[in-house]
Amino acid sequence: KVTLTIDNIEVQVPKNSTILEAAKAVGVNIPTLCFLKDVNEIGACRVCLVEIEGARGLQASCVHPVAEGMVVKTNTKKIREARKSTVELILSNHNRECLTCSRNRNCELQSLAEELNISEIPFEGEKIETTVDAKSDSIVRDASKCILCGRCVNVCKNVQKISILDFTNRGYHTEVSPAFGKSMADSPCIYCGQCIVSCPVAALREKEDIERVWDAIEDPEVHVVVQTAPAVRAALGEEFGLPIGTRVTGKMVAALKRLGFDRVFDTNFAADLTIMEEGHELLHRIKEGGTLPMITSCSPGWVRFCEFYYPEFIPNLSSCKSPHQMLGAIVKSYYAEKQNIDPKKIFVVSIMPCTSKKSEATRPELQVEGLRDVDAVLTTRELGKMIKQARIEFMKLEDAEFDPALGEYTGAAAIFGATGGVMEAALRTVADVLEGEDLQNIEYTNVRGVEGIKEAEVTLGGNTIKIAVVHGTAMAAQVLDMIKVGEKEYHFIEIMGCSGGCVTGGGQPHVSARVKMDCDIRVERAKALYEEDTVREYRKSHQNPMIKKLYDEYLEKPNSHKAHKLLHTHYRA
Ligand code: HC0
Ligand code: SF4
Repeated sequence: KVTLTIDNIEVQVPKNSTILEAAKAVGVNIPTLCFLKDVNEIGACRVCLVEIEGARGLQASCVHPVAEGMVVKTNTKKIREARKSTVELILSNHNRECLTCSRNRNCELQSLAEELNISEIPFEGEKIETTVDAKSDSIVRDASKCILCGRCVNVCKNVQKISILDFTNRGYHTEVSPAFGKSMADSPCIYCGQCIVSCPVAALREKEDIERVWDAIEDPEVHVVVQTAPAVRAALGEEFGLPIGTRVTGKMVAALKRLGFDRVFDTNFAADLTIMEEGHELLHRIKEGGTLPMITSCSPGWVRFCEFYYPEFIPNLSSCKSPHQMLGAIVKSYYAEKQNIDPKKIFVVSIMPCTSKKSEATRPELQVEGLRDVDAVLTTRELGKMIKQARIEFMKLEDAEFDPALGEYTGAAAIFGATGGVMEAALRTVADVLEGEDLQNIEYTNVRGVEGIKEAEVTLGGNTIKIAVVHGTAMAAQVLDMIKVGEKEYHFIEIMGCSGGCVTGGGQPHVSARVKMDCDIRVERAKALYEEDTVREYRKSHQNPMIKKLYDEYLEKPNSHKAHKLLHTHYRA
């Protein structure tokens, strides 16, 4: 421990703390801009300056380590002026169309300008020409909003280990973009959107699709079905000021009904369906000597990563479509037949915590008889915007239930949105099938939590199955490399493209760097899902009565010919 003084308050902190952290411990929030815990700790923007007695000049507190007896001041005239002129300089060449900006009132630069009491910008700097790259289906990059903080560059480079974005050009013309100024769409970007949720401003954002959804809702000829991913309910409340980790399932459903969707179904139903298909695929591969390890294929960011960077593992990917695509396919076949609706008149909207799902939904491989499974994908943030546009008072909504049939789900499906959830759900079903009984011990806690790589051995039906759970593409690369050289061997691996799984997907509500300093949002949001698991009547996918009915009435059995046609896919080498 080290003792130092911050603004005349004595504080003891661990030896390797920074001044920024020590200040937090005494309740002083030093302003920051480029700083993002564990992602970007480079002291570049010089907003977090402090004075250290005996040191020359002001120091960047986010990188400066504490020392015994140090005397620090965080709020002097000199500091206030330095911070102010730094931010004024950034603002002078920033595109300041705040009122019409997608991050209005949710922008870290805007908050900082307010906190530093900046009331005018004394000079106009040279502005980067507005170059908007909106070519991809998932992500929009707008250089005129970029403040060159480097947060996106480093999340892509160090957390995802992909390195799509970097500083290009020099001086005034410095820009953050893919190499050679290419479009994101023409680079091997996996659309995970981790750069978006790291961006303090609106330089990176999702490709919005809200208007197309409103048009479908308003068209009396179109039957609009909406579905919600497991992780959305764990975070949507944040858009309305609720604490991180508040489960808002009932209010979310009520809001969707108010927005005018004809049916509100749940991706969770299809998560149960995925377990049936994927679980049986695994059993088949193990019995018949198919390609192992089998790797989950529900995270489209991970699937793109595999296709671009590890194509030799394509045969390992489960042939199952991701749950929301499965649900779309079932809506446009089974449900359409039952309701006697022309599938061409059905418009399926998926609300997802993910930006990569937007591009996934356009993949031609996923079409069935020329029809897309899913017609539009909106992020959790976009759903928040629609609810606000419709002037619905979210907090006053009474909880509502999903529509019957394709809205029914088990606790196994609920946990899909957290890393380890798909694995745990699969084990609950596979174990019952192999043991031939309704096992009571169903909480596989060793696959839960935020450790980068989780491994376990489970004995099922007398055989030992080796499994791994991996999240974030950097970790995925590490595991795949070990498998390649024969250092590791598994039967089944769950891989999610984002660290933490879907709960921290690129489409989830923005959380400021300041809040991320204090709490691990992966853990908080996951808690909401594990809570949902425990309150469900059924907690194993194969016990979902509606899943049983779907197989009895329509699909026959898992991996049947019909199931293959609707629910399985292939990948691009
Ligand atoms: Fe996920 Fe999914 S769990 S990928 O993380 O498998 O996005 O939440 O919707 O489709 O169900 C995301 C979350 C989903 C799908 C499901 C899977
Ligand atoms: Fe990198 Fe993911 Fe952003 Fe693409 S979407 S630039 S892969 S962080």
